[in-house]
Amino acid sequence: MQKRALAIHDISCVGRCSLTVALPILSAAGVNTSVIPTALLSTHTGEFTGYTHLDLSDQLLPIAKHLSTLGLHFDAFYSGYLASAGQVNIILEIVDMLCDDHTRIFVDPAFADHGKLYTNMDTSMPSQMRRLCTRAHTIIPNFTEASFLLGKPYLAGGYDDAYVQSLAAELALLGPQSVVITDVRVRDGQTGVAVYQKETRAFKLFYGQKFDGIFYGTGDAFASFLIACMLGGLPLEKAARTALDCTHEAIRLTLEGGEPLRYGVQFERVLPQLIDALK
Ligand code: PXL
Repeated sequence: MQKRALAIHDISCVGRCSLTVALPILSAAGVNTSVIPTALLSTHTGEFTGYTHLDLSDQLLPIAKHLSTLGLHFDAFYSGYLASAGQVNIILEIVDMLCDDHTRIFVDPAFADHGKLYTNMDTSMPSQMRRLCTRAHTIIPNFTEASFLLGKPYLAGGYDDAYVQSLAAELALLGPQSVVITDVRVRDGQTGVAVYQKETRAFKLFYGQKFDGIFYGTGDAFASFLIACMLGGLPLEKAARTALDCTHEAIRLTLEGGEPLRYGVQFERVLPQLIDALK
């Protein structure tokens, strides 16, 4: 049976991130994807100025209430960038309204990167997002978000596998069964993805080549590849490895093609690789 997902992120009209990344990736994997947009922006908030930002908070519950009358089962709930910290309460209500016992809840906290909150991000977002993480089965923070969710300082380097494992285990204590942390820097020249499963305490780090630069939307691409793979039946660790490979290939192709980095990465060119991995 075809899987159905509900993706709750902003729409940034230009600069691949959020829904313009999640929707095509999940669709390519054969997932029927419904959306609830949290905000409408002309571009994402990194490396652009003068962008528009419409907070869609007043639309979220009316949309969810209508959808709840349709009797749909969602196999996955997947939230990302929120317009404001106040939206967390609304998203929690939507979880109650639209998720059932068989909905797998994925939360990508999407509020910070490289040791800093995103531009114009509410400073109460880390503590509010932490509340949403308690409801998730799987959370997919980057290393900055993992640190901020726990009220810890961001370390740019000089930490080891054991430190990453302790962060993941502490995040799992908030509620989620599994924690996937991206942008982990424990090896020179490489970037890592940490996968922690609470039940077995299994912890694994996967590595890929580290590219220099800021790659907007790659957290969204990684989380979307991961969820696409899991809905396609891959176990968590295999899904994380595949998502890392697909994201890295998208970055490599973007650098090779010379497109300005603020427009995001060329994930479209990697969709055949994702489809192959799911065969
Ligand atoms: O990819 C994260 C993201 C999503 N949405 C918006 C953003 C960002 C990162 O900057 O600005 C609007």
